[in-house]
Amino acid sequence: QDQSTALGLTDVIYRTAPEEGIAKLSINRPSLRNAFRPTTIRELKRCLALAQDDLKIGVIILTGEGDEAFCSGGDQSVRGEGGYDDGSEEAPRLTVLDLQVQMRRCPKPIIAMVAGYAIGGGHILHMLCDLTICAENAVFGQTGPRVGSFDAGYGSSHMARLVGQKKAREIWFLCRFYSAHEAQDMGLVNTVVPLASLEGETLKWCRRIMENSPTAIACCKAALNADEDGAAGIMELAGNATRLFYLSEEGKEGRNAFLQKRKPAFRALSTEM
Ligand code: 1HA
Repeated sequence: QDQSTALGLTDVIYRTAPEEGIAKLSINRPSLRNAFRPTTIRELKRCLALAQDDLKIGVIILTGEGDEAFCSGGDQSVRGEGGYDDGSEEAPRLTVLDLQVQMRRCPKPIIAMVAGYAIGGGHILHMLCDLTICAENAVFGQTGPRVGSFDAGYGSSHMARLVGQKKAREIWFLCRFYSAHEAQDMGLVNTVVPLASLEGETLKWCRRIMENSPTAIACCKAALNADEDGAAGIMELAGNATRLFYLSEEGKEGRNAFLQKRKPAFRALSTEM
């Protein structure tokens, strides 16, 4: 179901298949190779929040409309002084960084479905997806040092974790582009498929994920993020532990005792620890 019109979206298409548990966010600026402007980022953040909060959704696809690009990064035509500015925000900012954090925090797997170019800030978005499935025509690379930009956050640290320090320095210092198979060889993507099979293969991966335990998957994602994300990463993992504790008899006893104005009887309950 396409919900873009109901949501008043201009730069993003938001589709859901609740019966399958899948949401798809697609950047809809194909004539600009799906470059993002502040409006695009705002809409992506909104749709990601909708997908995250939707109990029927278990897996999220991030992609770009058309076969030519996943995303070519920040729209250079609205790059103003000190950030991107399409007149829709109070001041020029780098709002894609907020989206990056939101993607890391999202407990549901996000899959990048990449056809064509994933470049600059668009390349970083695919790297921050939990999985990347790409077509044979996919092209990956950073252009920052060529166009006067760089991402010294996840765009550097997470890249180095994916491809290693030497390769990450090569990608940033030389600004070369890499083919789908080169990307697969360096661990940037999970699989490469013919363009015609891209959507079908991505759906297969989604359906496979949907067969597995959402709680286990959320905890695995938090665990895999934890060391790189420092205290915020541990918080995510710890928050899952607290939620699971709330479901336990011992956790509920604390709340019940408070509400009933009595002393809690934790020790009367069997406890595993
Ligand atoms: O580094 C950051 C950040 C760092 C920290 C915090 C926040 C950040 C946020 C963003 C970014 C960045 O993303 S910096 C990197 C920005 N992106 C680029 O430098 C890529 C620019 N595009 C290209 O190199 C090429 O267009 C391409 C390799 C993706 C595709 O080439 P192709 O197939 O030859 O198409 P091309 O003719 O170049 O593009 C088609 C149309 O799309 C052109 O417009 P037209 O001449 O038809 O009017 C082109 O200008 C436009 N276009 C493509 N990419 C962008 C773009 N327009 C604006 N911004 C773009 N990124």
